[in-house]
Amino acid sequence: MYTEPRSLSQDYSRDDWKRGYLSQHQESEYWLDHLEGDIPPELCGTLFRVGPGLLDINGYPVNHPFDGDGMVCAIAFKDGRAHFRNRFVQTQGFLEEQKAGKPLYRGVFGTQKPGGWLGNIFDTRLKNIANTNVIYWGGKLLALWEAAEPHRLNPHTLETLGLEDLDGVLEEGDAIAAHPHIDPHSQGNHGEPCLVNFAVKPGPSTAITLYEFATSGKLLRQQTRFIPGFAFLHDMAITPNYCIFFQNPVSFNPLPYLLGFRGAAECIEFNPNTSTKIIVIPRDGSGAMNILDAEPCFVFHHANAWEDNGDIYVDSICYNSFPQPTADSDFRDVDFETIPEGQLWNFRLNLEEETVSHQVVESRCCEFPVLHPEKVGRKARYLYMGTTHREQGNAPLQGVMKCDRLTGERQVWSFAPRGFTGEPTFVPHPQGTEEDDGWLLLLMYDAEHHRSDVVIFDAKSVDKGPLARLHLKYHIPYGLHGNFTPE
Ligand code: 3ON
Ligand code: FE
Repeated sequence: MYTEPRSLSQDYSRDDWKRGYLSQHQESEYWLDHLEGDIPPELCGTLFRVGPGLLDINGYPVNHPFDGDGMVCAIAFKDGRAHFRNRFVQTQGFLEEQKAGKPLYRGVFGTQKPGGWLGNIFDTRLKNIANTNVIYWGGKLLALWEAAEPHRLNPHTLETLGLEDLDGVLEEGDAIAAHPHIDPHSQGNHGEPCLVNFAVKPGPSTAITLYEFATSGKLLRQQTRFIPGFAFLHDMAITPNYCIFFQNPVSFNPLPYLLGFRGAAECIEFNPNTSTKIIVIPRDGSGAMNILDAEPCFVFHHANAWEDNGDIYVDSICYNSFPQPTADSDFRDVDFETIPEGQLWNFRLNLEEETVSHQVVESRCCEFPVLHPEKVGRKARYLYMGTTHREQGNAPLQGVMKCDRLTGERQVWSFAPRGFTGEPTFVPHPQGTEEDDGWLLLLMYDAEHHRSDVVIFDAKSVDKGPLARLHLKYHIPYGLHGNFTPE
């Protein structure tokens, strides 16, 4: 009997998956009254999400989704009802390009202006596309992109208010990362919450600046450290005492970028024989930083970190090399089998002995890890993340997974064959007592209806499927990150 080779049998159709990468031009607001199931009445607050809304500029395709102009969604929950709103961030580049009807800027991930390399040579201007994360902090809603300053939005209307210097902390042209972390009980702030974020100035030696902000938005502390070599640092992990970065073993040859052939990120090369450097910086600014050697690997996102018995533990989504699609083909035609999948790894660091060991916690392909906000920087029992339908190999994310780090148990719910997922958000139950008392919220692309759903799970029983599916009127292209605010 003929059996199809495993690599050819699929849990999804590529055409379905691709349609989730069509541009969304509509901006509107409405009540989410077309739904299956019930919205828990105790679920109260707003989920903000962001991602590339446009995958083309007036028909000129972007080279990679990370180059797409940022579009923000706000889903507000109250009294068992939900309201939806989406709006593009009115960045300077977005406004200029929409007017011109063509790309006027190059993208970091390889989008070029028309005119071949001669039309792009030596143009190193960046278009701040505000597409990576959105968070409400210090009374401000901020849309973040790691190579430039935040945009401030009106949290009720999503109207763009302009660039935000965080009350004078950022100087003109300064960048700040798109991965802030909220320490729920900061030692440097009388046990009150604080937001920790960082900025990177890459070069032959790379400067890392750490910022901590009080709930008022006021700067609590700031420090800059220098590490040797080029670094591409997308995310970090925090504990009560440390910020932890993984300096992936990559090098950067900017020539093809400068000459107009490639985007900056396409000039990053993975060095499989060089160790990953784990950089551990004391948050209070005192004392030396530590740089430890670990297995060569590539990490975009950390799930969490904690301190225990003199050791530091870090849970990260780890790739065995830089998961870069080939520069010369459409990202929608990517052969998933040829790029590495993300897996959940745990690293154990000992600063005194300067040693690192690691173990694979979960080999199933996963990305976009999140957890209970009270457990950030502390030993957590549960992690939640996007995952593939299949237990092995790389593929689009079609499910959501709950990992019990204590027992090793897993719960998975998959929307295969026609549903596609991304980052879940954990929302604690207001009267919750256990770590998984709460809900998981997810934007899921439903290819059957070519629209997205806001999906609500009971975090205790992810494997029982959604409590509710709220149908949007149109699709939201696959997004990046977001945050929930109970306000
Ligand atoms: O020299 C530096 C090189 C560089 C790459 C200069 C630089 C700061 C301009 C720079 C820029 C980096 C930027 C702008 C990075 C932006 C990253 C981004 C928008 C998203 C990253 C997403 C990561 C992951 C893992 C997404 C996964 C997606 C899926 C699994 C599919 O749904
Ligand atoms: Fe990210």
